[in-house]
Amino acid sequence: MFEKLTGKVQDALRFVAGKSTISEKNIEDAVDAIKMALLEADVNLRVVRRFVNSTIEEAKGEKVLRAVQPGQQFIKIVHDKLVAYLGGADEGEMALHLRPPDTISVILMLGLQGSGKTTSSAKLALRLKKEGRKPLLAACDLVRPAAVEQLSVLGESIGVPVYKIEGEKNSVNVFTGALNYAKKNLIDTIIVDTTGRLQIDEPMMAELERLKSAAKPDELLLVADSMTGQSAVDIAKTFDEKIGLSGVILTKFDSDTRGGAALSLKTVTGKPLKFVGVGEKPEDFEPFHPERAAGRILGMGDVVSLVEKAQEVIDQEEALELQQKMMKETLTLEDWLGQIRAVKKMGSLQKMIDMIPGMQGQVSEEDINKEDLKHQEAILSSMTKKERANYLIIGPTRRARIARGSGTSVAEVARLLKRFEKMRGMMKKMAKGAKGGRMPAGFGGMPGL
Ligand SMILES: Nc1nc2c(ncn2[C@@H]2O[C@H](COP(=O)(O)OP(=O)(O)OP(=O)(O)O)[C@@H](O)[C@H]2O)c(=O)[nH]1
Ligand SMILES: [Mg+2]
Repeated sequence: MFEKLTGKVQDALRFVAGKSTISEKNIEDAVDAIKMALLEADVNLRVVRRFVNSTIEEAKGEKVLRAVQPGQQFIKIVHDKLVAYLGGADEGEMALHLRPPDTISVILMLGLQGSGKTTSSAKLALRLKKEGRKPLLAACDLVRPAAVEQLSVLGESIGVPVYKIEGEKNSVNVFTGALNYAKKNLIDTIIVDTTGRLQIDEPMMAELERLKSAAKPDELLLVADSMTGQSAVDIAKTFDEKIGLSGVILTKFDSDTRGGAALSLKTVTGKPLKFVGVGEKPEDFEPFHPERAAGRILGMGDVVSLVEKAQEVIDQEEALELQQKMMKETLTLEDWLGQIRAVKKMGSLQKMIDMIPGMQGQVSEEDINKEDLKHQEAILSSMTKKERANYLIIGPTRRARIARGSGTSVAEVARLLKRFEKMRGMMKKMAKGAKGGRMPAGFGGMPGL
């Protein structure tokens, strides 16, 4: 898995890794080498371009952290980019979205001939069985001779029932039969193996359309051969446009040394890579983890976690600084804007809040209105530096200008200023009262609250 890419990417980064200073030229050279590695790995050209541009932009724009070397920080940027392109850190999207086991879920498996549909159907069934579900395999590939037999043998080997109708020509009838069987036998998940063809053609799409309308699947999974690189991604795109997919399974990942399909899939199709097949046996099947895959490509886990820790220290220092400013009543609108941006950067206000001493667990993520946060940022960005440093100078004329500039209303600008004033008032009380004590609950001053 990724062997070829891994070697090349690591070579590209080895040069900058230990450097205490890096120049723009160093960054460009490293990114250039990564670009070549990605192209050789058969990553989609558009994806490579995006990767290159965004990495350079971010590397040059990043504030250098104390405690880590710039080279290490650069590696972290590349790491985060890889994670993003492999599907992001949101594992929720990659999970299967099935119904609770008291109703019947349907998973439709699609794909070209020989991509691994039948094998993956059995692998998925085994996995669901191990999770405590009761799966049924429906033999809806009625075209290839011996397809039904292949599924039956696999089903037997993993102890999962297979529904089939001898001599049946219509796959919808098989599905309907499977559904009735499922209802009678307390089955909670039907995995439907379908016919593959050498290429995407009308009869195939028409049959899948019919099956889809009959089965109303909860998951439509494309099974694609990762060894085919970009063409696996193109196939996913076409299937998604014609039938609609909920995710992708890349098979033969064990033999894919390049990883181009995995790296391009999410960006090109918008669909998550949910599972990978890593061998021929029913157990050789894994949920896909972008973080782990990126770690494997880079092989520099220690550097990544070092930079993460350094980042946390800096964030914590910033949070402390903010707290001190609050106590001293020197908090300005500039700080507020800084907070909103920090929250956006960290992706989670919760993390930020939890870093402020005394705030842990007092405010939950649900209390935060993200839309509101965006408005506030727009309003604050439309102010001049002078206005943010001293909110008292913002009279009616300035308010009107700020509202126009931010696409909001004068009333919204006024509301934000009022909130800010209220917060400062609260800070005053707090500073007078328990100095250094716990923050009061319902800390209404944090941005977005
Ligand atoms: N190494 C490896 N081989 C796999 C993997 N998945 C499937 N195969 C092999 O690929 C071949 C085709 O797999 P099938 O599951 O029959 O493919 P299919 O899509 O059902 O094929 P058709 O029904 O003919 O369209 C078989 O020899 C499998 O053992 C995998 O993840 N790794
Ligand atoms: Mg098959």
